[in-house]
Order: sequence, then C-alpha cells, then structure tokens
Amino acid sequence: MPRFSDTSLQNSKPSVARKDRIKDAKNVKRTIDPAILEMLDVAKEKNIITTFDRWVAQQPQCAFGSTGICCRICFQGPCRIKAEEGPGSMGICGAKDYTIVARNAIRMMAGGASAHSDHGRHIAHVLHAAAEGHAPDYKVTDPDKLQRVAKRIGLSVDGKSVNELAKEVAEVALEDFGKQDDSPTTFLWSSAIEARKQKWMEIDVVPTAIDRAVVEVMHRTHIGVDADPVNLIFGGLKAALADQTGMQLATDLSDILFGTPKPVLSEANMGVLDADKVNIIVHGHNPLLSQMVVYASKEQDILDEVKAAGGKGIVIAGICCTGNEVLMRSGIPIANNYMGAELVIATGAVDVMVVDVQCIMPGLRNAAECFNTKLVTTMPISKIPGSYHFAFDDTRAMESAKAVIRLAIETFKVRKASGAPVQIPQYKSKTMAGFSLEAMMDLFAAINPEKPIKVLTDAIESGELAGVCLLAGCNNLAVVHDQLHTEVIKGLAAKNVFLVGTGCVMQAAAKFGMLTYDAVEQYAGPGLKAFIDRLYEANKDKLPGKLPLAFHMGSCVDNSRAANMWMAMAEEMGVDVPKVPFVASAPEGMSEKAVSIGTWVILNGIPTHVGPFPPLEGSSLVWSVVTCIAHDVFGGNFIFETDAKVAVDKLVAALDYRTWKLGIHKKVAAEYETELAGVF
Ligand code: BF8
Ligand code: SF4
Repeated sequence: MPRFSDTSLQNSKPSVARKDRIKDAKNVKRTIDPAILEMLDVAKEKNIITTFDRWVAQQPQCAFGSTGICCRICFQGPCRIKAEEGPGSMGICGAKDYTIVARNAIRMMAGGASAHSDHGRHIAHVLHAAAEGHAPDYKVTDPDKLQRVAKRIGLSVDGKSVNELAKEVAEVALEDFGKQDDSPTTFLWSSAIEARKQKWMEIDVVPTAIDRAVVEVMHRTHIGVDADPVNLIFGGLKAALADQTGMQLATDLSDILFGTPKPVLSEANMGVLDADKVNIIVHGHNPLLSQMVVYASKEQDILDEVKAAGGKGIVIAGICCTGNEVLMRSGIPIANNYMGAELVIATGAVDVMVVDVQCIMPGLRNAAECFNTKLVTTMPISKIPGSYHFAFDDTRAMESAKAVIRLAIETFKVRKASGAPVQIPQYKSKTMAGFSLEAMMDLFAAINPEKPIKVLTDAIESGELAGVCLLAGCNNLAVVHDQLHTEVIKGLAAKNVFLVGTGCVMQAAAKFGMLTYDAVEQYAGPGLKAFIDRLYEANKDKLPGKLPLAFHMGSCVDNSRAANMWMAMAEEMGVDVPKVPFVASAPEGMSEKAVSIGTWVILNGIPTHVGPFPPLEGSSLVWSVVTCIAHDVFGGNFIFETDAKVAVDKLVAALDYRTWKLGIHKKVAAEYETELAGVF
C-alpha cells in the first residue's frame, strides 16, 4: 500500500464551504427517522413547537458566534471581530481573534469536563455512602470489577471486605476531584500506558485534580489573564484530561454498583411504547436514578398497582445516555436519541418522563403540557419551570423511584379515563448492546485465551480489518438528524473498519437496525464480516444472538471503555497509541461534553472526525492547531467534515497510513533486530 493512497485527502480543509454547509434551511423535517417524521406531522397538527421548528426559526445563525469570534467574557462586550486590521480587529480590551476563539473553546472543554465529572462525583459519593450503609438500596453488584479497579489504582485488596474496599475506591475517586498535591489524577494515570503519560508530562497537560483544572480554565479565561492562544489551548487540554479522569471513574464505579455490561438483546425506536401499558421514559445520564427506576418497576407491589390501575404492564424506555446505561445493563429499550425527545412525548403515550442531568431540552415542558405526560425533574441542579420536581433521595432511592412510578400509574389512569388519543409510530428495530470492554475481551478470549486483544490486533495486521473506529456523540440539526450517523457507519463498515460506539450515535444505529447481524450481511465488507462471524462462531453458546455490525459500549462517559481498548491494543502491539490503527468519529457532535471528549481523544493520539463545526473557524491559528499541529504533537487531530463520504475516506486514509507506517517500522525493526519504536 502506498504511503498516501489519495493525497487529496491529506488536508484539513472541509470539502464544503461554510456558506454552503447548511442545506435546506427552511425545511422543518430535518431527520431521516421515520418515527420522528410521523410525529412531526402530529406536532404540526397540534401546534406543538419542537426543536425542529426552533432550529428553522434560528436560521441564519450569527456568523460571529458560529465561528467563535464573539466574546461575552466581560460586560463591556459583546465584542466581535469585525475587521482584518485596525481597532475593529480586536475586542475592546485588545483581545484578538485567536484569543477569543481559544478562550471560548476551552470554556467549552471545561463545561464538558464539569458535566461528566460531576456525574462521576455523584456516583462516587453514593458508592461511599452505600459502603458505609447510608444508601441501603445501592450495593456492590460486581465485586470482581471492584477488585480489578482497586488493584489498578494501587490499593491493596487483601483481607478487605467488599464494603471496606468499595469505600477506599470511592475515596480515591473523590480525591481525584480536589487533591492539592501535584501528582496526576489517579483514575487517569492508572488507565494510560507509559508512552502516553510521558508525552502528556513532556507538554505539561497532566491534571492534578478535576476541580482544579476546571477552575484554572475559568481563571485564565477571565478578562485580562491569558491572551496566548497556544497557552490557552494547553490549559484546555488539562481540563480535557480531567474530563477523561471523570469519565473513567464514572464508568468504573457504575460497573461496580450496577454490574459490568454483557451482551443483551433489546429494541429501539418509538414502537417500543405500548398504549395499554404504563409508559415511563428515563432521560438524562446518571444510572443512579434510571437503574433504580428499573429495579423498582420489577417490585411486586408496583406490579400489583399497575394491574389494579388496568395497565397491562410497565414499559420503561430510554432517551440519551441514561437510556444507554439501562440498555447496557438491563436490556431496557431505547425510545429515541437526543433530537427525538419531544417527539416521543407527542405520541401521547408517555405517562412520565423522568429526567436527571444533561441534554434535557427545556422545550420538553411545552410538549408535555399538550398531553397527559408528566415531566419530572429529580436533581437539585437541574429543574425546568413548569415541570414536577421529585427530589431524588440517594438514601431512600427505592422509595424515590417508586414515587416516580406511582405518579406514572396515576397519570396512566387519567390518560385511559380521558380517552385521549395516542399515536405510536410503529417503528422499532431489534438491537444487541452490552459490549463493555470486559465483554469484548471475553469474546476475543474464546479465540485467544492467553492474549484476547491480539485477536483484534492480528486481524488488523493481517489486513482483514482496516482498523477500529470509535463512534461517539450527539445529534445536531446543523446536519440532517441521524443521516450522517448512519452514512458514516455504512461507509466505514464497507471498508472493513471494526466499529465500537457510545452515546446518541449508537441510538441512531440501534433505531436503524445497525446493531444486528442483518446489518452485518447488508453493510459489512468481507473482512469485517469474516471477523464478526469468527467471533460469533467461537462464542455462540454464550451469546443471546448473532453479533451486530457495531458494538455498543454504552453512554458517553463510557468512551473511557474505548480509551481502555486502544491502550490495550497499543500495549499489545508494543507501540504508543498514535501508531495504533484507531480513529474516532462524532458525526453529529453538539455538546460541550463532545468538545471535551474529542479533545482528550486527540490527546490520546486518535484522529477524530466531527460533522458539524464547533466555533473555531474565526481564527486560522487555532484552526491549524487543532486540525494540523495537534497531529504533530499528540498524533491525533480533528477532521471537520459534513460530507459523509469525504469523512469516511479521510478516516480510512488515517487508518491506512497507520497500518502502512506500522508495517514499515516492523520491517525495519526485524531487519536491524531492534525493538519496535515505542513512540510515534
Ligand atoms: O452524553 S451523545 S446529545 S445524550 S452529549 Fe447528549 Fe451528546 Fe447524546 Fe449523552 Ni453524549
Ligand atoms: Fe470584549 Fe475583551 Fe470583554 Fe471579551 S473580555 S467582551 S473582548 S472587552
């Protein structure tokens, strides 16, 4: 294979110019999901304003804001960069485009790191309380994972009870938020390979505490502190690695409390709702709430009450990442992803939508009030005017969860008595999820018990697979909902890329039947199909069905599972991560969390495609840092591209380049009988 099979792909230039990027801006039907399309007609008929209408109303959006050159950091502003030269080329304080773009970008990183990590902190507090007996409805469900995590973070496990160890693990996690010494955060450091840690130390981006890294970003971006764009970005990188710390501990501790996911079958899209049952949607992120609602829904007293109310049962279905959490561990179906939340309410079938934190549109309340649906917030930091608030009490979690279900039963009775129309779009797809890294290793171990990860690296080195891609991220109406997700998946699968993923992209994949074996037959290239078939053959006795096209690893915090995967591959291959044929793609990224994840993925040495553009284009300096220079420093860089075909070609080119380079380095090492170069 030549070094660059297509040199036209080796650039950081998007294929579509900015002015042409938004297509069909006045069309409200910006989705390919048939259930949402059906519900948009219902919404129109009932005069319900949804996010699709609001998106159209916002067009065209401000060019200053969308390219990052609007500053509101002090209230002399807003300042906008209006000219190439002269006074209008700076903010009132003298901040140039690069300072303003860099400051805005790293505040997004800090926002993302805060969201993931605060979620992790909540779980750490509950694990601690459970270990001390103060949160009796939670317990360690996976003592083996507890042992593994404890050993990894350097605790001795001998002679300690499960609760003693759980308390210590929770304490180490909590120290990662606020410790004042200059040692690296433990959950990050214990999960990275030496070469990466060395790189992070060399360039001084190692976080010592999560809260500190976030506070430092807020400090250095205050008016009149840091104006150097490169220095600012490096400060943001520290917050991004703090984000990785928070995500690692959120995943580890969730597995300890609720179990490490195993392959499980379920279904996805609005057809999972049932008009004759009590329908509860769990929406948000934190499994502390959603998993408890799932547990409560199986209690006999609740089942009796549902029956007494005339219900044929309870449907719990998920939206966003809390939906992924309960899908992974309990096979709970997916109602939709982020962009579909209001339209799920428009079915009229939802009795309660219970939410916790993150990605919960305030617009849900407007949709809910047109139906019997009760929107219930549960967390003190996340309330919506006009919705119900049931404070979720960790110390009486089962009681709190039952209260939510009882409200749903009451609402169900009102819905049935009122005879209010219900229209559930009859779309749902079968889906297989539950692929924690442990579950994947288990599949690989059936082929190579000694070195499970070698099954994957060997398939890449033999050319059967082109590499691995982590699919991550959100929905964003700057592109047509779910279209880029599904096209990127199809394109990569055809090129024999092994697909793992998290978040709303995997919910899109689930809705479109891509988490099934049928999709393997339909979309996988011959190498990928042979690999998946081989895995299935070796494991068929213990699997609930044939393996899917893409492997669902969980919620967004579970991108840590993918990081653990590329670290394991790098270790096995004897190289640093930038040599591993691994890429990432957030085809419809949107949130601050997506910005911080994308940033740390790059810091890990992984080229990362993002569909819709974050506000960076206003500074050519910052643009070149994140799209080009980052590659020289870390081995990973952003690829911004709204055209699915070009995105796929660029991702595959990045994989091919790594495979080519690895081959050359191996050949040289063999010829000179030296070690394979560890660094990239
Ligand atoms: O944490 S993918 S829209 S739900 S931010 Fe939000 Fe984005 Fe969905 Fe999950 Ni992740
Ligand atoms: Fe304007 Fe400077 Fe204030 Fe930003 S910090 S709003 S550029 S004066």
